[in-house]
Amino acid sequence: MRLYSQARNSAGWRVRIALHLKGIPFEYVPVPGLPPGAWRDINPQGLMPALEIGGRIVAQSGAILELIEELHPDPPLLPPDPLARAEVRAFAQAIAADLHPLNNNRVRKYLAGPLGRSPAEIDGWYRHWVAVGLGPLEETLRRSDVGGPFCFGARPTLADLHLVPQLYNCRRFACDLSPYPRLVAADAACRRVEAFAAAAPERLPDFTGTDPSWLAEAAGGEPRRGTGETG
Ligand SMILES: N[C@@H](CCC(=O)N[C@@H](CS)C(=O)NCC(=O)O)C(=O)O
Repeated sequence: MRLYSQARNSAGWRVRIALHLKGIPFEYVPVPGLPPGAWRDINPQGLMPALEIGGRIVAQSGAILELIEELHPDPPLLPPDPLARAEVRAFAQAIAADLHPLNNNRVRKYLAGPLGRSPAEIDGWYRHWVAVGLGPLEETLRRSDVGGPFCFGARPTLADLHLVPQLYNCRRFACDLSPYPRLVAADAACRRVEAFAAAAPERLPDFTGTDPSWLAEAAGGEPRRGTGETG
């Protein structure tokens, strides 16, 4: 397997966590290192990540995660009960389909460029949609009776794979996470799992940011906003 991604590519980070959790070896290819035009030739959708497998390209992190789960069911990324599986998927999709698309790099670039919005206005946009998105997810965990330490019980699920990159991005944009203690606690539990740590941006060869390391943050360091790159 070959994963085309970028260090801070949140959607690719979800896939990296899944591959590490399942112990699947893969080659990591940083998209910015490709020759001009090569990325669109590889992936017509043009967004990261894409997985090359069996000589074919699969785009979209959700499709890639489903494929990985079907090909390598152990350890599972979903609980056994169908209703519980639906709840985990609903949590993950709230991030992947509703929250992340409003705040990713190309949206912020369009706000800054064609729409001429200032950095302060764009930060306000980001934080607004984070609050709209994370509040209901915190409430979902508050109502859940499955316990922790992860979002939905004792094992990481697709929900955690989506939560960790999202909260990392929220910290980059100095969002106030204090209203979301359950989300923050699940994120902290994930940080203690080696597969999550191995998938973190700082572990990748193309990481060039100025953020403190993911692990240093976990140890209590102050998050700072990094430069450039995707969200
Ligand atoms: N729905 C897609 C989203 C992919 C996506 O938005 N990727 C972002 C980075 S996280 C990207 O490639 N951005 C490039 C850009 O905005 O220029 C997925 O889940 O794979």
